[in-house]
Amino acid sequence: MEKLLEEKVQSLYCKDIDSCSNAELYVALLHVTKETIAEREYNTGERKLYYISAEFLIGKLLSNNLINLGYYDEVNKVLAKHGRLLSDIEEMELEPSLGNGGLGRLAACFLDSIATLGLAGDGIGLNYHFGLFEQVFRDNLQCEEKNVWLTEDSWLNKTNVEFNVEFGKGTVRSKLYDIDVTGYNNKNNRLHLFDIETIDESLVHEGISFDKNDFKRNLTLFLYPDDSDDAGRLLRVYQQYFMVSNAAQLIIKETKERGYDLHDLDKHVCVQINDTHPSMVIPELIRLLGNEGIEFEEAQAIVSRTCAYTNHTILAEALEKWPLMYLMEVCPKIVPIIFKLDKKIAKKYDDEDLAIIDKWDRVHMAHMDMHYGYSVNGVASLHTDILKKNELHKFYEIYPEKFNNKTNGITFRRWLMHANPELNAYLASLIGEGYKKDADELEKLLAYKDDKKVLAKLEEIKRNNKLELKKYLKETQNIDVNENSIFDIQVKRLHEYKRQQMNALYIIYKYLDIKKGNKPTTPITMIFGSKAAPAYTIAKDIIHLLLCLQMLIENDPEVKPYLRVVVVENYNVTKATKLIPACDISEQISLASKEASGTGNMKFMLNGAVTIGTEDGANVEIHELVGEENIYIFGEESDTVIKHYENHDYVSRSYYENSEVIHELVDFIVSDELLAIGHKENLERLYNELLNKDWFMTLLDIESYIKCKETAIKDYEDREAWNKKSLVNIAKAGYFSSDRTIAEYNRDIWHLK
Ligand code: 26Q
Repeated sequence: MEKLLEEKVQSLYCKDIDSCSNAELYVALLHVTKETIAEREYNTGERKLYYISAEFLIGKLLSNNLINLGYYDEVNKVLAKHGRLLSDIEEMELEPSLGNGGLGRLAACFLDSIATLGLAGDGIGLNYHFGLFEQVFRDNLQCEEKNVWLTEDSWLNKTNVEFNVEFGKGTVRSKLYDIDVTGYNNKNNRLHLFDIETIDESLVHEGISFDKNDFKRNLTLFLYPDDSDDAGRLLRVYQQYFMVSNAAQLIIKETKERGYDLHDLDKHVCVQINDTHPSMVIPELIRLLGNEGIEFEEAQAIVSRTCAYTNHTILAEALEKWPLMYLMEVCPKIVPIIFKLDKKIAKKYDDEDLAIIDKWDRVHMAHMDMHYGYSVNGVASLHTDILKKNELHKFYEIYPEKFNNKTNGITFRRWLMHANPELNAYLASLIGEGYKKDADELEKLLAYKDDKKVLAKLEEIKRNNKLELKKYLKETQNIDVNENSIFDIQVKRLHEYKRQQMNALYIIYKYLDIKKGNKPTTPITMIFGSKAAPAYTIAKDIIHLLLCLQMLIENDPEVKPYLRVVVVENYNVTKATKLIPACDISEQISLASKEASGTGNMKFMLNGAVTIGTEDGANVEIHELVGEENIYIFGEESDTVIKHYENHDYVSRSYYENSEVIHELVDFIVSDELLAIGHKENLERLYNELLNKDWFMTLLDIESYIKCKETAIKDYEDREAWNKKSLVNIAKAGYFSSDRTIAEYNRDIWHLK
């Protein structure tokens, strides 16, 4: 590697390594790494998977690729010889934020595991010119800026592949770019990202606003920043059809090139539809097979044996239903096919709830997937159960054999080996390297559960990671945190169901308690990181409240030594890798039944944090794995919550009126102290929302949450006992390796080899 790097900097800059800037070294390393990747083979097989997703939140790739190629340690050493750090050089890489959150990051972890398991499987998505917006705080409010990631030298490889995509209002020519996906000690796959040449970046005005009307110039300009709301819907449909039409054309082209008959498409191809965003691939594939001379009934049957669907959410507003009018404008060629698909169902089942096109002429994407795909999966055990029992119950009744669960996972290459090198090295020294390929081997750590030396070492590693984070927060946000405090972290997209507002109420509780003279033995640092969808008003108000609380406490010398609030700006994959290894308490406090799985919860566990959480998503499985004494569970369970919704009997105001504690906490949102710092409009809106609506039942669980968290904080005082909990969490995290998840997808759905 040293020689390659030396030669590269010579040829690029006519310099030696020592005289290069970090930016130059980054570019040189990028080239060397790409050349090394190009020497490896691609996975092939009789049957090939296409994982279609509107989002791939891949994050920075340099370290990840070096780890997977087996050059990470060597490059670190070479750089160290020249007095340089890979982490500094990595700072030069721009993060491709081509996803919103969980779903996009999951797709990225899956690509890593698919390649690592040696399976032939490529991703297909869009080459957004601007990733998820960059979050900037001004005046304690979230502002959005465009997020540039494309540079002259990047991981993208231009290909010769181009297709025509016919929209109602004209045809565009697509262009394909590929990013190589490296398997850990294995061959490569590809991430295919489609774009158009006619994109016009000058359409972007201030921040992230842009002219939404000219699809030929704006199609791939932006990743949709909305986690669940309505703005700019038509453009979203343009993006989706563009993505799936290219995907379908690529699939057919490659299948022919591999020498297979399209009548046998399902024997050689499977398509995983990542949520409903790519669902139109079903009618589009049927249409294209029609063009190849296969009549409708047969084409439909082939496609139905090819496509499988994953559901990632049970929030009704995120289940896509597109007005037929939109589809007529965007993709008129598949409308007759959707009509035919709908008619077949209407003939068979006289039930509006099962229809693809409803009586308001809206197309239900998930319904199309369930009728015309061969597999439907949820992403955690509880989530799949709720789909079967409630949300998708009628579909489960007619297609029980299609339903299956695939509990999410995370790639250990990024979330342990890269994010936490010290813990990784220590684990390897204790239990050998085997866990890197077989994550279940982490359980070997349990043998050291009562080993004081091991427990002390884990504590030391955690402290070092806290010191690293302290340094980073000082450099990036000029905030000084106390490394001897408890690091309590909630990082995830801002959504009411995730209940950052409940955590804010806890801060108020603690603040007032300290004011009353009850000082915690160990200080607490509450760390947040989250982006709110730009049009999601209440979510932005919650960020405002957190920033106001941060300011209030910063300026209060009485409270500051005991309680701090840090809201990390622009939370993204890069920041996640710095925050997660430093965490003591992992906040997973969604309203039970609402978080399909969560994957942050798994990352924290793997890095030795102890979870405080509700019985929701994969928390339920974490709870089962680590046992009662190694997790803090509180709050109402999903059955109770679902009943409240069914009976419409949750009234937040009655909780407020019946509890003095709740009364005091909620009132504080509009107290003189906070109004002196923040904006009346935002704080009052949030106050009223909690009092009069509180759709995600914050006040239902707040008291049991406070009680539970106080117990956790008290338990932390017995450091050895705490370290033991931490050890058990690490040891049991093997189940959440995405290698396990992908092996299950392959065993039950894809059957690749
Ligand atoms: C829909 C219509 C219009 C515009 C945008 C959208 C949209 C965009 C993104 C709808 C949903 C999403 C993202 C959903 C998501 O990230 N879900 C998360 O998926 C994770 C991986 O399975 C789970 O762990 C999380 O629990 C789930 O919230």
